[in-house]
Amino acid sequence: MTRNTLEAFFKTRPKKILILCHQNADPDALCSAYAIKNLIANLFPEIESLISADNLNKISSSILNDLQIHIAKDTKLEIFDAFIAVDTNNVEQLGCYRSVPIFSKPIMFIDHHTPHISTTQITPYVIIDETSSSTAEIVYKLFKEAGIKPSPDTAMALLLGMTYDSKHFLLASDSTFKAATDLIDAGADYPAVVERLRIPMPRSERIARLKAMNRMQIHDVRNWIIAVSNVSAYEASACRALIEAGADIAIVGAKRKNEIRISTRATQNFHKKTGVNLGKLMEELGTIVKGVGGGHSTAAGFNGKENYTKAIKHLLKLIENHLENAQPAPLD
Ligand SMILES: [Mn+2]
Repeated sequence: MTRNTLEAFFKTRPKKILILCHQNADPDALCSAYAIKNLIANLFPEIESLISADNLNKISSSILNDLQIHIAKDTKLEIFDAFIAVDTNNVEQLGCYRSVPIFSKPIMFIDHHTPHISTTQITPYVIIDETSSSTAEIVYKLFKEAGIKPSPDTAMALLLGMTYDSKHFLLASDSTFKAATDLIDAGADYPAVVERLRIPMPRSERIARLKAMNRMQIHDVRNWIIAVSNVSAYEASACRALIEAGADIAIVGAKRKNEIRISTRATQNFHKKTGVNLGKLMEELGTIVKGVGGGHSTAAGFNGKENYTKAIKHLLKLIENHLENAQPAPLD
């Protein structure tokens, strides 16, 4: 299936191909584009291919330098005979390159997101595998089908994309692990991949997290540990730090000039065992103290105008009420 699509695409005999990533390209997009370029160089040495993207995210920019990937800038689209969009399920995601269909040239999509109807309407060349945790894994399979062993640099790029999108293999399937071992055999270095994907935390954020620890109060409600603190910035990050430190619920407030912001996080375990949904709880808080709250079951926020201490007091009271009939935390 993918082989037929690939063959049909190259039967259009392109001489110059532009490989495009979605805007704000993440490592899966950038590394897949890089690997595709190398696959084309192997299969059709006569074809010239370039990579471009509207823009790159922070981590992709550092990978770009590490792997010495060249990104074509200010490219005139009319000089290309064909386009390949990676990790992208519709042209809108291409940002400044969204106009590619107007050139009526072959466009191939290689992606692992749910296919968008508009994409299948504009092109027959679509390689999509929604079961794949990354586009890099699909590109790895294209190498395999073509019987080509990726070079060490290509293997490294594919493992980077795969590791990034699978959240360090939390979302990996059997085939992701098999692909990863093949890529390591081909010269990819997993510890180096992990190192490259690490985003350094700004000093100010680390200080905010440490201050949150220092100012923290612990509340015990039916054995559930609720950590409450305050910072002047990075309240969401401070919440995550308190959860990582062992709290079941973290509540971190930030007092600004004319507003208060409260960030909350809970563990999945807390949500599952008690049924308490922080998003709903914060919405409820908005009806008690002036402000607007909402979010997800284990991550929610509140913005208000009123007294900070009062808001926290009401929030704790709400949690206590919800926990009245809930399971107590199991003691180990
Ligand atoms: Mn992806």
